[in-house]
Amino acid sequence: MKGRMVALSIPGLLLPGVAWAAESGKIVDPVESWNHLWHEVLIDLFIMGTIFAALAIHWLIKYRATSPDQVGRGPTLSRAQAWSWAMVPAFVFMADDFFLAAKGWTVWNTYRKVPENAMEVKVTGNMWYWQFEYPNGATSTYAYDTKEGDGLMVPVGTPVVLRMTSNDVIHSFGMAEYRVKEDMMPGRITYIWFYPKEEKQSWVTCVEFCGTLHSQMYAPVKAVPPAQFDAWLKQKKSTL
Ligand SMILES: [Cu+2]
Repeated sequence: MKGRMVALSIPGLLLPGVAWAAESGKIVDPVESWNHLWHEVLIDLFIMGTIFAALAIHWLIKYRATSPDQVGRGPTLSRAQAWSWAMVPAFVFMADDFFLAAKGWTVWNTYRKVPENAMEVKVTGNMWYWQFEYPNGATSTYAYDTKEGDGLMVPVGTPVVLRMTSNDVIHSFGMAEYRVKEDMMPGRITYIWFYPKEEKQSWVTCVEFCGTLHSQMYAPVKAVPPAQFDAWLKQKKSTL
């Protein structure tokens, strides 16, 4: 029983839920692993920052000059003590860095591993709009000048993988809501995937400076109920 508790608590220390969900075939949402990691980084920075600020203040007070003509003393540490002061904090920091780096690696794996049932949408970047192509050949876009068009439509409850390229310069597809961002380059295909879990409209913005109207290169991302999505897709297809 005790051994089992230890075995259970080790992955629990890493990313709770993430490792288990991956094994059970459930969809691992990168949004959750991303948020979890950054939450930990913030806590980590807060603890480290507090310890060092407290030590600095303590030593500033303890070793302050008490009179203008006070002469300082040389170090009184032995060689072993001096080495310890240098090496112990260095190892503590490095252990912390490696710990967070390993977690980051785990998060990255969730970003690269596309769920098997993901719907594929082809995305082509142009100055200054995106063209989205769905599995049935239907397309959608959002005009940077007239602000008309559906943008990216996705059904709630299905992971979506975007296969992306560019017709002209380098753009970058950034969806803050889904914590994903990836460059789109002429002659190359890159990908990202995300998991729209609830009905919601968010935005995609271009996050790589791509010319005069870069700031106008954005589009709505609409996660709609599956029935609504299917109807929309059919209607788009019929107007091809
Ligand atoms: Cu762009």
